[in-house]
Amino acid sequence: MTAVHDSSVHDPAVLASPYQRSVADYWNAERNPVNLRLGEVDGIYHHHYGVGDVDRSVLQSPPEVREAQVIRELHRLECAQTDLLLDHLGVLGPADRVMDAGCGRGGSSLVAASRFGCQVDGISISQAQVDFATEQARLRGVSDQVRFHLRNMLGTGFPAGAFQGIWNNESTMYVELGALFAEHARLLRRGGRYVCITGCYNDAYGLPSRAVSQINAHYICDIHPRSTYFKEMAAHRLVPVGVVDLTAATIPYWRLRAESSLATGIESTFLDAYTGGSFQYLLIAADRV
Ligand code: GPP
Ligand code: MG
Repeated sequence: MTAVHDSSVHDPAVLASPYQRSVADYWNAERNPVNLRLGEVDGIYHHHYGVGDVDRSVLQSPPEVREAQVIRELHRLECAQTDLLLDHLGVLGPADRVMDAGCGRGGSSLVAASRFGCQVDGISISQAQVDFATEQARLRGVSDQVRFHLRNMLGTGFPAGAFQGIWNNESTMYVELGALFAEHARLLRRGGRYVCITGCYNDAYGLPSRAVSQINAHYICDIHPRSTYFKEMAAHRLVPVGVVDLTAATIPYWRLRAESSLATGIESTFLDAYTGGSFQYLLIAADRV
C-alpha cells in the first residue's frame, strides 16, 4: 500500500484535481481478493459486477472445493457482463480502433480485442492499473493490438475521430458527464458507437438514498441520476439506440457475493439500494451522430 500519498504516481498532466488524485490513490492501492482471485481464473481481470442467473448449487459444494467454485461462478457472471456490453458496440473488425475509458486491470479491453480483432486503447488514471493491464496484454501476446495508457478520460490527448467505439464499464461515476461526453463526441467518428454500463440513482425515487450515498463513500465516487445520462448525451451528439435495465439481472450476483468468502462489506448496501428502488444498473448504447 506504499503507493498511497506517493507523489511519483501523481502525474499533473493526467490528474487535474485533488479529487482525481484521491481516486488514483484508491486504485493504485487496491488489492481486493474479489478482483484478483476472480481474475486468476483465466487471466481476465475485471473491475465491474456480474449479471445473469446464478448456479447456487456451488454453495452446496464440498468444503474443499466450495470457495473455488464460488469464485468461478462470480467470474462467469462478470464475464457475462462484459460480453453483454460488447454485444452493443456494433460490428467491428481489424480496421477499427476502440477505447476502454477507465480500463481497470484491462479485462474488457482484452476480451474486445480477441472478439473483434480490433485495435484497443485502454486508459486509466492509475499507474498501477496501467502497468498491470500492460503486463496481461504482454502475457497474452497482444501488446501490438491492445495498449494501456495513463490518461484522463476527460482529456485523453488522442486525435479527434480516432475511434469507432468507446465504452465506460462502471467508470462514469468518477467524472462529470458533460465533460466526459464532450470528449467522447470529439474522439468518436460520426456513426461510431458509445456504450456504458453504470449504476445510477433513480430520479423516480428522488435524490440519493442512504445506500447510494454509502456506495459513493465506499468507492469515492459520485453516482449520477439516470436523467443526467440522457441530458448530457443529447447535448453532445450521442443519440441513445438501446437502454437495458440490468437491475434484476445483477441482484443474484450480489446475493452470491454476499455469501462468499470474498465479500468486501458493501454487498448488503448494493442489495438495499437495488431492492429499495433507489438505484439502477443500466446499459446505455448511443450512436455518435
Ligand atoms: C467496480 O470495481 C466498482 C466501481 C468501478 C465503482 C462503483 C461502481 C458502481 C456501479 C457504483 P471493483 O470490481 O474494483 O469493485 P469491488 O472491489 O467491490 O469488486
Ligand atoms: Mg470487483
